[in-house]
Amino acid sequence: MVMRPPLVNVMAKAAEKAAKGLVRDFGEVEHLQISRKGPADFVSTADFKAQAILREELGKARPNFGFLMEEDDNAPDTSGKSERWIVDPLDGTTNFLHGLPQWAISIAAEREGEIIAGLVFNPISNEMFWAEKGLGAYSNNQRLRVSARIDMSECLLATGLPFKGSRKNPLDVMKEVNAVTTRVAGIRRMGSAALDLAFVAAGRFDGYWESQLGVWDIAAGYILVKEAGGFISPLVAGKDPVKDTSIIATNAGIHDQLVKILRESKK
Ligand code: LIP
Repeated sequence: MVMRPPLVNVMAKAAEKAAKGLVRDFGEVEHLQISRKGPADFVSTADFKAQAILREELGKARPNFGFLMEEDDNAPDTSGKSERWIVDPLDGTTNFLHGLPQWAISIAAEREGEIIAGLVFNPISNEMFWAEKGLGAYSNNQRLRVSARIDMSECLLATGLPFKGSRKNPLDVMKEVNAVTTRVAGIRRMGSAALDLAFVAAGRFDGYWESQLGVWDIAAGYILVKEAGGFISPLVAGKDPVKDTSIIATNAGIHDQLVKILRESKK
């Protein structure tokens, strides 16, 4: 039995409490697909309810932490505190809305601008991915290591694609996909950046890249990949992969190749 560090326990307890309502609401969503209006408002309510629970539980446990949370209307964290929680109460919203069980609660702890711990919880698969700086990455009690593949043609990658209302530039993304797709075994678009990064840490994906995200989508997954022995670079040279949400995350073997291919696709 792996002993989780105190900060991870705080995140785990808050995520488990928020997950109860999300799992119940997810069960309802499947029955709402038939309504013409669809479950968009219902899911938005579920998202906000989960965020309220997370804010309460994390705030009680660490009252001196600030917050950066997705559903705060993108309000920047103005607490000026040296430590803060970075939270996406429901990453993979569109999957949730369509009854696809690929969504997660994502919580990261940041200290002086550095991500020091993270947790990504998919309550449907009961997979709690967690990591703390210097202590490794885990899925429940299982230690995580990135894959060992070095031949790009054997690699399975993930990314995010533009959609109606997306901030992504379709031409840029299609250039990236076009540059990569014939060099690898496959590309998946799973719809949750947090779980995509967790899957890189678990060795299920050999790499993932995406840009124009929210910091809350990737902050926790960032440390999962780092603590599982993975490598992370910005999609655009000179940017910060987390703060500028422009991220390439891979195992050790293909990092330089994928960075080169993706950056050259933009020229
Ligand atoms: C989603 C990300 C996904 C991205 C979607 C969306 P949300 O986050 O996890 O990787 O492609 O556009 O941003 O909105 O479900 O929290």
